[in-house]
Amino acid sequence: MRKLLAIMFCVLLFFLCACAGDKYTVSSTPEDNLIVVGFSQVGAESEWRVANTESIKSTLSEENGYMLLFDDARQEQENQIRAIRMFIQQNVDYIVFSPKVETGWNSILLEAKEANIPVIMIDRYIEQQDWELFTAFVGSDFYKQGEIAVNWLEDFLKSKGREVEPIRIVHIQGTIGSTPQIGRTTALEKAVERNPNWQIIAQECGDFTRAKAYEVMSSVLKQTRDIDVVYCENDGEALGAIDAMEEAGLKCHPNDGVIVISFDATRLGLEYCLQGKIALNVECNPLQGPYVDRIIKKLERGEPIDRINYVEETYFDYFTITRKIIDSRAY
Ligand code: GYE
Repeated sequence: MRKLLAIMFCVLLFFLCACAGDKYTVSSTPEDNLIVVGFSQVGAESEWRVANTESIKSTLSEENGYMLLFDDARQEQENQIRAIRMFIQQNVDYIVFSPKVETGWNSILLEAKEANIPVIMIDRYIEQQDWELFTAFVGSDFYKQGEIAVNWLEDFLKSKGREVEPIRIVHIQGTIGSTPQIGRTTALEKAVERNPNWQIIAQECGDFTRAKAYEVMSSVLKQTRDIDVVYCENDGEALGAIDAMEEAGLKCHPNDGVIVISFDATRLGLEYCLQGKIALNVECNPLQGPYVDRIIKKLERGEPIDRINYVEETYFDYFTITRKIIDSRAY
């Protein structure tokens, strides 16, 4: 019955989409034996996000046994809530979503639970008190990523004999309240507490975009050019900050310039790493589709699943990155 309703809805939606643009994208023709999944994505703010969407879309394909209903929330939590409610009304088999921020999900997830629809959370998480409201999580350990970054910086500065000289850090944060922002920020702030010579001289939100980070960095540069490290919470922000610094005549390089730290390790981010413009790039793996597929297929067979699934990740720095590594990357 659930499937029938979803399929009827999809047919209707298909005609609506044809008339009214592409708000909901139905990526397959309805068939009764397909698993119907509603996927609410945060938006398309970064290369990482685009690769993440592509991974889900290409894995949850019709050939692989799925009918995917896709909604792009365009960075608005209300749009995500609306899409999830719509998926519940359609009686989809599974809901997959990437929560923009950690708070504000309690009532919509209760609605999904009451409707008996399993929710698979990807990429970011929701606040701990609501953790019984989802079936499984697939994504990153963002605090661990931040620790990789600050430990690398500590070791690097030590290797240069700079462990006591003042280290002035510009910190460009991701979307405030999102899990990657919270984890990556917390790791930096803790490292600043334990390194008395480190100082955050500016801390502002770049919203995970190149344009916003460029603005933020340009305004910081109006106040000071005495900067040792720029800690950006994703590649888009690093690229924007580097644009602003280069425009102002500053060099970005771990050997004789500003040390830029970034997260994601997208192809473009790694190109910057090869040139030394990004000194360290901590990987954040967006290829989460296969993990989601495995979880759903296990649930369909009634097999036990791991509830919390961290994706595999590593890091790259200027001293070890090679062209060969970049060319072998999938995103
Ligand atoms: O680092 C950033 C994106 O949630 C892991 O969001 C994701 C972050 C990623 O826009 O580029």
